[in-house]
Parts: sequence; structure tokens; C-alpha cells
Amino acid sequence: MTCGTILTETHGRVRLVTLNRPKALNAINRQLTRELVAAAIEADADPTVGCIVVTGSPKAFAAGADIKEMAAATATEMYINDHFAAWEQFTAVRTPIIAAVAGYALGGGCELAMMCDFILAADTAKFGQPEIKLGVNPGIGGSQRLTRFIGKSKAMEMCLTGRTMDAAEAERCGLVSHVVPADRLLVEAINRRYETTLSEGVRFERRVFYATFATHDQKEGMTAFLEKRLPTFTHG
Ligand code: CO8
Repeated sequence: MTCGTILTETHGRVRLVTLNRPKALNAINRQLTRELVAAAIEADADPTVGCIVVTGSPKAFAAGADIKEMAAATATEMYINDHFAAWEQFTAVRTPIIAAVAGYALGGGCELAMMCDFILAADTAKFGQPEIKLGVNPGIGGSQRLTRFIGKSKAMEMCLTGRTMDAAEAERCGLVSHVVPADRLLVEAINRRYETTLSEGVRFERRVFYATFATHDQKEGMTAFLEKRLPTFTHG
């Protein structure tokens, strides 16, 4: 079945859900979020479905949250709309979900993969949490889950440098899933993993993500991406 931003097929007891926004490298916008979460809930309620597989295209599993959609948002709008909360329904799905990742799994794309029960990677897969380059931090559990997958040191490196790791490295370090330092918000978000439960940490991270929309660096980072230039950060 084709819905606006996803394709769903059933193969025996496997429900295959393919992200389908090729022109935007499967960037995760509100519509895709709605449709993917609904597809997962629907599959979960179907007793004939034994497993859900989420995949993207050869070039991109998903290149993150849709930057065009959110670049101009204010911190207030981010808090009030709370779009990322919908992902809690995705993680509540009891049917096993496998992420089959080829190409880019960046930002929200990497986070989506980590919300699945496990990740199968093509040798073309590239994982990363490049949000810092946009003046924001991961927003749907990246700092929290990455830490659990690959340990604090490597997760800090990944989030603070924004670098990508290839499939071989990802497998070596247990993601099937690399990085280095940067700003205070991220340091705090990741360190919370030692003080809190996962769900509390994920909620904390989401609040920090929304708060970055009150900063100049978020506007500059996202605008620079859209204008295809390097950002000039002022740490404000
Ligand atoms: N959002 C919107 N559009 C995007 C995104 C994105 N994340 N990524 C790529 N695109 C678009 C480009 O703007 C471009 O569109 P156009 O042709 O209209 O200019 C098209 O996709 C193709 O992209 P490129 O020309 O850049 O392709 P390249 O092969 O040169 O580069 C990259 C591929 C390296 C993947 C590059 O596109 C890139 O760096 N993308 C941004 C990656 C990124 O920063 N992701 C993090 C986003 S922020 C985030 O995810 C926060 C998570 C919060 C929670 C998420 C909830 C779901």
C-alpha cells in the first residue's frame, strides 16, 4: 500500500515499511512521522504480523528530521506542538521492529534506527548524529540510546563532533554503529544517562532540543544548511 510518505508491503508475517521521500533523502517531517507511527501501530494490532521491518532507499535510510520544516520554528512552537512525542507510541510497539539501513542514517534517521529492536546495516550504511552542525542536539533519544549502544565515550564523540561512522565501525562498536566534543547542552544531556531512567533522559533531551530553537546558533546552523554554506556560530 502506498500512503503519502511510506510504502507498506506484507511478506508472509513480515510487514515491510519503506520510507518514501526520495527527493528529501527521507527526511522525517510531520506527515512521515504520523504515517510511520500509524503503520507501526496498525501492524502491531494485526495478529498475522510477526515482525515489522523499516527501511529507506539505497542512498538514505533517513537524513534526519526535516530541516526545511522546522528551521523557522520558535522554541515556544516546538514545546507546544511537541511533535516528537508521537515517537513514544512507536517505541511502545510490542511487535519486533528491525531497521534495515542502507546509506545515510543521520540525526533523527539514526535515532529512528535505534528505536527499532535491532539494526541490520548494508555496507553502504553511514550513521551519525550531526545535529551539532545545525546548532541543535539529538531530539528523539539519540544521546540516550547511542550511549547505551556504544558506550559514553564513543557516543559523546559522535554527538559532539557530528561525524559519521561507516557500517564496519558500527558493527565493531555494537550499534551495528563514531565522534568528538562540543557544547554544554549535549554534555549535560548525555551525562543524564547516568542519573536517570531512559524515558526520563529521553524527555529531558527533547526539552533541551526544543530550547535550542531559542538560540542564534540553531537559526544560523539550519539556515546555513538550507543556503548551502558553512555556519558561523556565535555560541548564543
Ligand atoms: N531535511 C530536509 N531536507 C534534507 C535533509 C533534511 N534533514 N537532508 C537532505 N535534505 C534535502 C537537501 O536539502 C536536498 O534538497 P534540494 O535538492 O531541494 O536542495 C536533498 O535532500 C538532497 O540532499 P543533498 O543535496 O544535501 O545530498 P548530498 O548527497 O550532497 O548530501 C547528506 C547528503 C550528507 C545526507 C546531506 O543532505 C546532509 O547533510 N543532510 C542533513 C543531515 C542532517 O543534518 N540531519 C540531522 C537533521 S536534525 C535532526 O534530525 C534532529 C533530530 C530531532 C528528532 C527527529 C525526529 C524525527
